[in-house]
Amino acid sequence: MKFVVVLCLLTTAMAFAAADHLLLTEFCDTPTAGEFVEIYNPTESTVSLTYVHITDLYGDSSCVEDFYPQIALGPIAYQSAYDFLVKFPPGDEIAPGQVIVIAMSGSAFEGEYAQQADYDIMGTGGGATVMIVPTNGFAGATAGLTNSGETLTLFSYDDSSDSDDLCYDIDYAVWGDDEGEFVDKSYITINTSTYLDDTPEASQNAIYSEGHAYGNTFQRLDLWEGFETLTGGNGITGHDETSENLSDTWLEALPTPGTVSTLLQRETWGSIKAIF
Ligand SMILES: [Ca+2]
Ligand SMILES: [Ca+2]
Ligand SMILES: [Ca+2]
Ligand SMILES: [Ca+2]
Repeated sequence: MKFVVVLCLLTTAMAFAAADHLLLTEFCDTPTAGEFVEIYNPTESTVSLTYVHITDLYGDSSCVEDFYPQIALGPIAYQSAYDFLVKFPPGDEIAPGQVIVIAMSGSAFEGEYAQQADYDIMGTGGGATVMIVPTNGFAGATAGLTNSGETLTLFSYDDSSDSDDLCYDIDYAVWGDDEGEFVDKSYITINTSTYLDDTPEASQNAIYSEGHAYGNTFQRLDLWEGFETLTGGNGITGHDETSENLSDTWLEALPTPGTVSTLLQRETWGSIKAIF
């Protein structure tokens, strides 16, 4: 009986400790037609998507002009046809508990999964809402997620602010074994604003050392972001998103775009993990 009470209290405590921001919860890197990114709102509030951007660009202080901190200064220098830096249409929002799917190609996604995506990066038809290309951003004609490894960053950037030129990470995922393709914004100064330390690329923990199997996806298992550092980082609520132990908090499974269908199991897993 005592154990049950303690378990309930701990479960409740863990529920309050769930991430206080939007999360990346699933993505597909192969097949190409099935590529998508899923985002979930684990909070109890509706969240505005007006300043929310998503990109697969990576880099560090040696190549600021090639990845997203550059958005405050000018066009991204290296605009690969395989990459993207886009944002949601102003005014869009995500309700508490809502899950949204961003397809690379809305029409290809429909062909692959027999369902419609919410958003589309390349503007290739289907009924999905096309993501906006912001000033200094871009959407490659063959935008996609590289099977061998790449990064995904969901971040907030307010292009109407003259005093704050920083991008604030919302969630970050990385897969593959090439540390040179991770994100490290440490010591980067943009006009009068300077980024705090990210986790060194060599210390970051990728979901897996390569892509998932053809037809599977990577899925978030832990809504608490594992042992992610919660203060002193470049995150929208102070987290260091580059510190998450992604190989523990994500797994590979059959696709479930649009549903965080095993949420209860994931919460239970998180609680059990915390207890033991
Ligand atoms: Ca791919
Ligand atoms: Ca790419
Ligand atoms: Ca995270
Ligand atoms: Ca976080």
